[in-house]
Amino acid sequence: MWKQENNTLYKKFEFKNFSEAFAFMTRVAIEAEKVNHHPVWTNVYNKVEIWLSTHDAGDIITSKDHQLATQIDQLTY
Ligand code: H2B
Repeated sequence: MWKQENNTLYKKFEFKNFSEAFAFMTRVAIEAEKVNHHPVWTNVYNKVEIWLSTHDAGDIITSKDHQLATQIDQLTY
């Protein structure tokens, strides 16, 4: 589940290993570029944490963040 945290949508993803985590990040990066909406994220080995907010709107959550969150959830295969 995405949580609302400090004006961001936040979710932590866990994978089998680094390779799976980074492959997921690559898919997210391609989607982010496509919709011109980019995450703040961290990766440590098999974990990826993502915070979504809209910087152009003053760092608040907008429909773009909800849309990207839905897209990201579809990339966790
Ligand atoms: N990503 C996010 N998360 N929020 C934005 O407001 C945003 C972005 N704006 N990616 C885009 C790029 C904008 O800065 C460029 C100039 O289109």
